[in-house]
Amino acid sequence: MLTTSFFDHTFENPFMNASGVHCMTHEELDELAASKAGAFITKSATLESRAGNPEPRYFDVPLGSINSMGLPNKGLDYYLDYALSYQEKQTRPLFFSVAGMSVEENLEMLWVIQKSNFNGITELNLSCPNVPGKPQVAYDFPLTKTILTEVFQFFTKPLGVKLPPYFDMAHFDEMAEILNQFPLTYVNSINSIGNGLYIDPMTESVVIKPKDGFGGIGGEYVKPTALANVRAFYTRLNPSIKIIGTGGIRSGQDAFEHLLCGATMLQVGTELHKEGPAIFERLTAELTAIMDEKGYTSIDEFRGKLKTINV
Ligand code: OXC
Repeated sequence: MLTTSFFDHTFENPFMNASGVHCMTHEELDELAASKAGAFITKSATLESRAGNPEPRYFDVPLGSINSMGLPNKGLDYYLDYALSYQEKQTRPLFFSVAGMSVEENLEMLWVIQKSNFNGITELNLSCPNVPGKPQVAYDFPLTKTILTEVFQFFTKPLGVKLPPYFDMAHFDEMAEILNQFPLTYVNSINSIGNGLYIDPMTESVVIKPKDGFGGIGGEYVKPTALANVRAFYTRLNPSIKIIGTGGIRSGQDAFEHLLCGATMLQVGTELHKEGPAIFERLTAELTAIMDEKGYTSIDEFRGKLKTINV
């Protein structure tokens, strides 16, 4: 009932982890592989391993989370080794995330992936808000266009981009116009809402150490922004560019809403961090129950069919 076609594969269900959550080590990736998730993705890699920002750097709060991890990861080779051995045993493709510190680093990593035997899907993260001194790339429209132009000179494997949230119709229009010029497999909206501040009134303090407490916000706080971004890109992008919906998915109902807006796959970050990989069983059961109640037998019957008010 939840089967989802994406790229050249059919997944049992649309749910995945959001890159960054439960995917830093081979052990965590194995747990995702063994879970009920339809697919999974690695932590965004840089060429060399990175320690990331000082701790505390991730904090769960009642309505979501705040993080400033700073892209801690074990380096490109660590994840590529995993992906290459995983694909020997499995038919379901793995998604592979990269987030270089510069244009050159992104191009170099994509070259390595292009030349390797990796046959899964690559995600280029253009939206990490947490590296001190490095603005989120996809808020710079000309730079985004330049990067994609250079990437598609040589990269022929399936590629998606992870975007930050946008908040203005003019920005949806402008970014969609750029993205439509490239043979992207997908767009993933949204990364965390960058540089929020969560404070504890008892201690009169911020709750994470990096950047004096400023960090990316996820969870319930961000769902309306995530839905808007999914909808805005679904209605603007070439139909060949699929949408992955990320942001505020805690229940089957949240998943249903993302699908109505037009998402094909769905990623879960904050709530996966809170509940662990068993969450995928709950989400698939809840989404199935909603579809049963509404009489839908497949996601394709309602994907993208959000109604507007026209009276
Ligand atoms: N988004 C990212 O792209 N990366 C991580 N956090 C986040 O919210 C990170 O590593 O900081």
